[in-house]
Amino acid sequence: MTHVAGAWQRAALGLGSNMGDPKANLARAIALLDASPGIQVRDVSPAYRTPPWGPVPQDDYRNICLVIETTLAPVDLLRRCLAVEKLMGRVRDVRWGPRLIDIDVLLYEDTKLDHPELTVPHPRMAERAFVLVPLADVWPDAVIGEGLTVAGALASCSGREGVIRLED
Ligand code: PH2
Ligand code: MG
Ligand code: MG
Repeated sequence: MTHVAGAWQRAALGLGSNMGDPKANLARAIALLDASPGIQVRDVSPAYRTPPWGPVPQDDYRNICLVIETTLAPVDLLRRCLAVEKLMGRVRDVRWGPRLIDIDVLLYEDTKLDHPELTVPHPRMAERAFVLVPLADVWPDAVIGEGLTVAGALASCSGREGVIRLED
């Protein structure tokens, strides 16, 4: 479905942190998102310790996924997520480098969007266990590609064993 002005739409966000106090950073990001006009946090996945993905050597991440409902259009939702990152003090330097907080828009209903600022579904989510494992806890039947659900992508995703559920 495409965006309907003012209607509540379901979306999924992926959050990660590997600087400072990742648990506190994720909690603050959830609170700031939930306090944003037009965003209500509906479900929070368990947290996972995940090995850093990508070319930059860095500490393990703490990753979670959220299901939210929002009246914001996809690009406005992204801008709000970036504003929360900035408010929390994120400095953008190294691509794929360590970060205090990262908030990515993964899914927006079953919308496919190719906008200069935002592509949904998130173009790299199907290969990333640190996204699929927590997302499968909160929205397993979400469609992320032609005939491909979150749970289906997870079944054939490498690196699942490195993603460790945290009890705290
Ligand atoms: N985010 C990145 C780069 N690498 N690795 C893990 N494990 N978790 C992340 O959230 C992550 C990453 C860029 O957004
Ligand atoms: Mg990211
Ligand atoms: Mg990001």
